[in-house]
Amino acid sequence: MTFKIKKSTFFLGLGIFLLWIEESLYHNIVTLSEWILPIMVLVGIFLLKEQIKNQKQKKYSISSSLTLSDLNQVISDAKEIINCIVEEDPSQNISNLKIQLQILENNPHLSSFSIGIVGKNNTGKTSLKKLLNQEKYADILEKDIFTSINLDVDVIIFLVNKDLTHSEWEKIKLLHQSYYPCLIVFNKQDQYNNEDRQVILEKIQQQVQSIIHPNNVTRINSVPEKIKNRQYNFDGSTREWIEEDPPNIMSLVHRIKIIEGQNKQQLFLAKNWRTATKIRQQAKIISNQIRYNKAIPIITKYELVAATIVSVNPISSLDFLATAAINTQMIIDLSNIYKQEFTFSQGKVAAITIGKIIVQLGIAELSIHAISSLLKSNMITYILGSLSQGISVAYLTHIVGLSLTEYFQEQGDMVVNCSKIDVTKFSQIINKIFTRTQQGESLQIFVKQTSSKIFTVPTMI
Ligand SMILES: Nc1nc2c(ncn2[C@@H]2O[C@H](COP(=O)(O)OP(=O)(O)OP(=O)(O)O)[C@@H](O)[C@H]2O)c(=O)[nH]1
Ligand SMILES: [Mg+2]
Repeated sequence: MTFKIKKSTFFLGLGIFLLWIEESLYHNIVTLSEWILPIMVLVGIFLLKEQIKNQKQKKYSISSSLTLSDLNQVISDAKEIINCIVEEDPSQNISNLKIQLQILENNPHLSSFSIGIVGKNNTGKTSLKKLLNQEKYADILEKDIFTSINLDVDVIIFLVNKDLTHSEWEKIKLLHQSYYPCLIVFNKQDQYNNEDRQVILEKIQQQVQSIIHPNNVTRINSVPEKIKNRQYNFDGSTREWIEEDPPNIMSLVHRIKIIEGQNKQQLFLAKNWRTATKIRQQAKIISNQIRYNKAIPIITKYELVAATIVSVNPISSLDFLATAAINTQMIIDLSNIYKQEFTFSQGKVAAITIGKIIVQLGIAELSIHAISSLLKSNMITYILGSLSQGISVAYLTHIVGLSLTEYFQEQGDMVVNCSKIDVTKFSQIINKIFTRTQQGESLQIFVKQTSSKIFTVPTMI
């Protein structure tokens, strides 16, 4: 395993280390320059800051310049997945996806301009929709913020009634990542006095400024604003009445018109990109399901192989248990299903890596404990002690196999294939799968099913 030390960490670490040396060997090392050490620490801090800044930028500055080649890339990815589906399971009916993709490839023109109004409950979506209808915008969809936002629209109006909450901001970032032009609209401003309205608007502008231009943050009233008036008469009496200011959405309509007028080509590109992305996602779900269905019988086969080996040769150490549970051929078979195609030697290296991971994470030991305590405390008393080891090893194979399917599935989404197991990623996946299989009745069900299979399966080796 190789570790790469980041430049900043290296300088910072070296600086601090040298400072420590200087401190501890103060009287001996007189030659160390007084200046070099603080400079190294400063360089380290500077690089660290730069790195944090870059990470932040990477996270928040989402590209708004979508190109035709981005769209073509998604279309060709989707096509590739669809071809794999046809090859791997010709019985799948995916004509719908194929047709949608064909339409996209024929370069469809922008249909009528459509708007999506998104916001939390009660923010005024329906009221605004009615007003926009009066402005001749007919194609308008309304969507609650908590449902998945996959709207087939050109522009999104994001409604809020005060400054943004964390969940609203997260949603806006997601919309932006899908290249929706977003207008953030502060509705019900009549509920605040004039001064507060401006403060809230500016706060929202500031909150979204990393991805949305302040001009695209506006405030409106979607229902008549009620203004209370009181008149004092000379005779001491008073007269009160309520005046209604009509709804005001002019600033918003102005912004919509600008977006509609200026960015036709970009709107068209973004909409097609979203459609292509949706097709790709749907194809991916089908492809994953096909592969998973093929992977499960393979994992089950190797569970039984491992259980049988161990039942005949009882386990003497955890390492042996790990070795028995991770069959190189299982890794190769699963890698083939997910088109990662490990060679035998790559499979062997992967088996060793995974073996180390499950021992180091304590998963091997925990599995034995979980199984043996379940057998002891349970009604499955007919299982002989030696078979408990067999079931433990089958359980470990089960966890490793499931983790590999998830790992290969995720690797398939990467641009570059790698035939070496990524230790951090695999550790996260196996931890997750292990925890999941410990929940509810799943472990008990597994033990029952596996034990009945072991009893009926003749010795395979
Ligand atoms: N004071 C004030 N009230 C408003 C304004 N806009 C809408 N409302 C009121 O807010 C309430 C909810 O408005 P809707 O338009 O139904 O809001 P919605 O987002 O569609 O609500 P749901 O669909 O239930 O999530 C209604 O009572 C509206 O009259 C506004 O600008 N000012
Ligand atoms: Mg509504």
